[in-house]
Amino acid sequence: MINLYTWATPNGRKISIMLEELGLDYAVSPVDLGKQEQFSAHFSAISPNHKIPAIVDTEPGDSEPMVIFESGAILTYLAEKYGQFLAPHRQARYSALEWLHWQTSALGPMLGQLGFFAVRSQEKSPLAITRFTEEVDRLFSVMEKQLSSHAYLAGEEYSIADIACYPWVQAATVYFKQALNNTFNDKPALQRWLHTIADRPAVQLGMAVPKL
Ligand SMILES: N[C@@H](CCC(=O)N[C@@H](CS)C(=O)NCC(=O)O)C(=O)O
Repeated sequence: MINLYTWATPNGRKISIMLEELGLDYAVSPVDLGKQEQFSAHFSAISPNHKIPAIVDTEPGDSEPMVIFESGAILTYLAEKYGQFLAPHRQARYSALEWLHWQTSALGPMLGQLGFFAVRSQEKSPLAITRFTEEVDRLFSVMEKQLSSHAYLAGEEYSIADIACYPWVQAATVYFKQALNNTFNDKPALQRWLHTIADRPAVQLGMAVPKL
């Protein structure tokens, strides 16, 4: 059984989407970030960076229970364990890993900073807002270019790269619409991709985790 430690955020939902796509029976342990549960002794032993998501797989098959934090590592582990959503070798595999790492190192952190400076912070810093708005807009343009000539981020197959990016882009269309000055309007390929992923039943189920 896989136990998913998560909360109602884009990083957590990447993993619930993946588990739903795999059709697995899994347990959910909500980690209430508002109550600072990410700093509890129990969760700190699982995720030393005090961030969700994390998983504990009590039946990895060939070893002791697996304990994994960082969404990119979890997605790669699940894809390899179940042989889905990540090509086994060559260009298709590394294209998916490229976009997965791009999400965790660029898209996620930049959207996170934009969310802090443009939405959550009481004090508004024009320089920081401009800096992160421009960078997020640039990253969405990179996606738009890729999706203009490919069905999915890593090519013609749906992969863990799409699963990693979708909850963040979806959240941006809702929460940062104003801050991003309707940047989505002139990105038809990105919109097409968003609708295609949103239509997947597993994505709809995964986006509703955790049930609060
Ligand atoms: N690079 C990490 C980022 C994880 C992350 O930022 N998680 C956020 C929720 S989306 C969190 O747990 N925040 C709690 C905190 O910052 O105290 C990953 O991809 O798993």
